This record gives sequence, C-alpha cells and structure tokens, in this order.
Amino acid sequence: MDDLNKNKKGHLHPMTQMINEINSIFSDMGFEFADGPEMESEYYNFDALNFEKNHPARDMQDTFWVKDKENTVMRTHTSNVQIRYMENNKPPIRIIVPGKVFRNEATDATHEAQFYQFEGLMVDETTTLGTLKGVLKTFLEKFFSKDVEIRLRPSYFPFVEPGIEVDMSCFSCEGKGCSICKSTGWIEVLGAGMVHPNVLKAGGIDSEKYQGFAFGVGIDRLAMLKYGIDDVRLLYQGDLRFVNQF
Ligand code: 2NM
Repeated sequence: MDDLNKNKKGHLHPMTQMINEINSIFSDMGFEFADGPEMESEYYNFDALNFEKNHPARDMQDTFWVKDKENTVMRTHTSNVQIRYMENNKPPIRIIVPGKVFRNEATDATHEAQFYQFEGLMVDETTTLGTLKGVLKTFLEKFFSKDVEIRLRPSYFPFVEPGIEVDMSCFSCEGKGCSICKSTGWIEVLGAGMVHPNVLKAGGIDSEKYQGFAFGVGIDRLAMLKYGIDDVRLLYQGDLRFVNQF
C-alpha cells in the first residue's frame, strides 16, 4: 500500500452527507422521512399533482418517458411520494422527501439531467404560509449556520395555490452585496406554496377540513451555495480530488 492511502477509511459522499444533514434538521421539527419509486406512472407524477393534460412539462423535451412501457416516466420531482403518502396516512402529516429526479435537458455547469431534490409536505387543520415561513427559516439558519431573513414572492406551480418563490438574505455578505447574491442581498433558494385542493383530494384528504404547505429545493443548488462549488457536474463525477475535500 502506498503511503498516501495508508489509514484512509473512506467516507460518505458529500451529497449523502448533505441529505443526512437535511433529514436530521427536519426530524428535529417533527418531520418524518418518506420515499418512493423513481420510475413512476404518469398519474402519480402529473395527473394527481394538478398538471393539465397538455402541460408543457409533460413534453418529451422535458421529461424522460420510459421506452416500451405505457404512461411511465422517470419522476421529474419527488411529489409522487407525497401523493402516495397522503393515500396511506391521515393528517396531521409532516414529511420530508429527498431523492433523485430526472429532467430531459442539456447539461451545463448549472444543469444535470439527473439531480437531487428534497420536498416537504405539512398538512393539518391550521397550517398556513406563516408556518411555512417559520419552518424554512429554521431550516436555512441551521443549514447555513447563520441567522437569515426570508422573503416570499408570488409565483406559479400547478400543485399549489398560491405558489411562492422563497428568497433568503445573503449568508455571505448579509445584504451588503457580493457575487453570490449578484449584489442584490437576496438569494433565490426554493419554490413552495399552499397545496392545491385538487392535490389534497387526489391524496384522499378532505380539502374543506385540512390545508397544508409544500416546498421543493434542489439539493445540488444548496450544496453549490454552501460550499462555493461552481459546476454541478463535479458532484456526480466521483473524482477523488473533489470528493476528498468533504
Ligand atoms: C415545488 C414548488 C411548489 C410541491 C408540491 C407538492 C405536493 F405534492 F404536496 F403537492 N410537493 N412539492 C412543490 C410545490 C414543489 O418545487 C419547486
């Protein structure tokens, strides 16, 4: 054995470390881990999530349709798991769903065809956007080891109403302006919203009695922000010169 590798035991990949850390932070807030299939029916990936039949996300250009299998896709988000979970569990619900997702698009420094996302879902009788704001602020402060402010902007996603985009105050310059926040003081971190009544219904939940929030975050993007990684592809190449820095 050569001297350099002596006593080296190996370690978890940075992506795995990150997923473990995310699970642990949400577990402290009462969220349970859930998972489900990566190859999914069109129903659980799109229909049950209130995507219209002719929604552009269903196009071959955006979604990997599985060859020789009818109505089957590689999931484009982990929301299929939320529907399956709602079908099998009654509120109150608090789950966190990290996992691999797939998009049929060209790859570059900020896009991969396969990447990691985590989504969260909370449903009970009194869950509001205020609850969401508190949960996300707590998560981001623990994840970046820093006090942060949160800003919500209106947005659109088929599975929520209203939909919002969440910005956090820049953890690097604290609002003074730097290259990470492009001198705006704010960083766009995730999408979220109040779960659409049609989605609750698809999960077998009474939308008159219950309400909830959901959100989705790219884990790759969080990793790049936290560690200053400038090319997402580094996370998937298994190059030890990269991996051993974590
Ligand atoms: C996002 C943005 C907004 C989302 C919705 C759901 C479900 F299944 F509960 F309806 N899960 N995740 C969601 C909402 C995801 O990602 C940018």
